[in-house]
Amino acid sequence: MTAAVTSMDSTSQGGAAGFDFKTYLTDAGARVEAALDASLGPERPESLREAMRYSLLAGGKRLRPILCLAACELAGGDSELAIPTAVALEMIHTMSLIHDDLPAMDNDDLRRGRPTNHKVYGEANAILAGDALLTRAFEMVALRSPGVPAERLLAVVGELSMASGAPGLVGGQVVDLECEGKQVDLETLEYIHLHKTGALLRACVLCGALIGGASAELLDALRTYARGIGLAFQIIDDILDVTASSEVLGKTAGKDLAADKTTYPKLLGLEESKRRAEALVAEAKAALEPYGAGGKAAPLLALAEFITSRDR
Ligand code: GRG
Repeated sequence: MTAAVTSMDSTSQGGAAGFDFKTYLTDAGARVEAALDASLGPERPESLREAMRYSLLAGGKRLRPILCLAACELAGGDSELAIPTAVALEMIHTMSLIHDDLPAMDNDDLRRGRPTNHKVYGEANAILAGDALLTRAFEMVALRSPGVPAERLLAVVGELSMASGAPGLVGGQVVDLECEGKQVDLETLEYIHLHKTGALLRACVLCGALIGGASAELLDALRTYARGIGLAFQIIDDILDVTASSEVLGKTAGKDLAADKTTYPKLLGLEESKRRAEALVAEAKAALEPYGAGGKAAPLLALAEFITSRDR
């Protein structure tokens, strides 16, 4: 059983009648794990390859690549063609975790149930392993995506660039760091979440859909879906930081309080935060209902539900 499935198992649910979410996750998770394992071949020196593999193959829910494959299928595409992009998205995500854990950022020593990359390989190597994963992600799309029309790959590169840089991950992280120890309002908190976490989740569904040849209308619906799940995902992350243990999370619990960060539970309380996350997931699901709750949209609908029911 793959890491993706093991970590989603306890809370997985069916979503649409007749759709077996557990089986879907088992299959998609196994495809993603195999592709990730095969993705790092030619890297030299060996020490760099080892540091990249250490974090990339450390497990994790693999939510981002699975979202990418599911969106490609919803658009009517062959999700096999989206595998290199799914790998690229997990590489970018893993890079962001490595950098986020550095002493200059969140300064953490536990990630995915293991010592963080810099604890094992040193800070300089962790930075470089992250850099190599980020650049390798673009190589996966540009040079290792056979069978996908060049204009679709170009659109994917555009989405990945926007999600990773100042308009996405980096911008969100900068504002997050600037706000530590300060009073933050709901609008600023939403900005942080939508950029730091939401932007990459949005890229996952848009990139998958672009490879599948989605219409402009479907891309719009997916933008609404992605906004809902992106914000909901981070609200639940904030809640789990307070309610779950480090053992279950595989990362240090209680970090937000320790770093004096503003979070949804801090601003709204746990119950209201949970209600807000559920409302956002309902909005996300509503955007995809016209595309067939019992059919091709079923995996994305079930993945949206998983976001609020997860325990890690
Ligand atoms: C250099 C492009 C570039 C970016 C770095 C460090 C940074 C900028 C951004 C931080 C982004 C970050 C770590 C956001 C948190 C997102 C989040 C909630 C991660 C946890 O995701 P899960 O729960 O983790 O899906 P697993 O381990 O299951 O994959």
